[in-house]
Amino acid sequence: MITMKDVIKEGHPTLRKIAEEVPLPATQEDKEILQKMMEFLHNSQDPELAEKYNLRPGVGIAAPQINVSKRMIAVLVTDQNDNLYEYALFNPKIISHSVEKTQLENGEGCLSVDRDVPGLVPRYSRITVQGTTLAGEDVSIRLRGLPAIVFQHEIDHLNGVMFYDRIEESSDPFSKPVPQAFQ
Ligand code: UDB
Ligand code: ZN
Repeated sequence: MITMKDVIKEGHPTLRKIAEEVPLPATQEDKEILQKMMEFLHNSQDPELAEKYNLRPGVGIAAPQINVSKRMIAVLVTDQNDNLYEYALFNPKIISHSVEKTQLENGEGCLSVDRDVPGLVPRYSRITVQGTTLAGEDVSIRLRGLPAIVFQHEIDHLNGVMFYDRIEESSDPFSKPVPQAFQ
């Protein structure tokens, strides 16, 4: 099973690479990696297993985070109406998005980042993601709210992008003012 020691941390070069497309139909090996990523999310959200194995409760994970530079993500998250979004996808792609943006009001964290990084991360409010499931079916998923934010965070990992790359200037309430240069 995947544990936190399998999750690479910021500074590891794989997190900055563009991940490779997965050739389809997926090989048994690629399917097993993606299944294990989804199993990690289930385990990490199980209070007893999370405590036993010291897992942070993850809502999403991308293959580069376990040092596999391939375009695979798993998402396990509920929205404010308790609808469950459970998706393991090969080659996920945002095919359309709203103009409107949103953000988690407390900022974002990451399984690959062992520190708090303050600041707001702007994300599209609504997206449509296309990808291929473990069963080999092409799907198109319309998302909003937290699930939309999680998919954007995970797809960013496939492109070598970390959440703090997107933090808006001056969204850190504790940032010190920049001194004005003397004339
Ligand atoms: C997470 N979880 O899994 F807004 F009910 C984070 C960690 C790093 C804190 C474990 C999380 O944000 N949970 C959450 C957020 C809510 C409401 C709620 C639970 N990730 C996954 C990750 O690092 N994937 O690469 C970070 C999230 C930050 C925004 C989306 C993904
Ligand atoms: Zn992350």
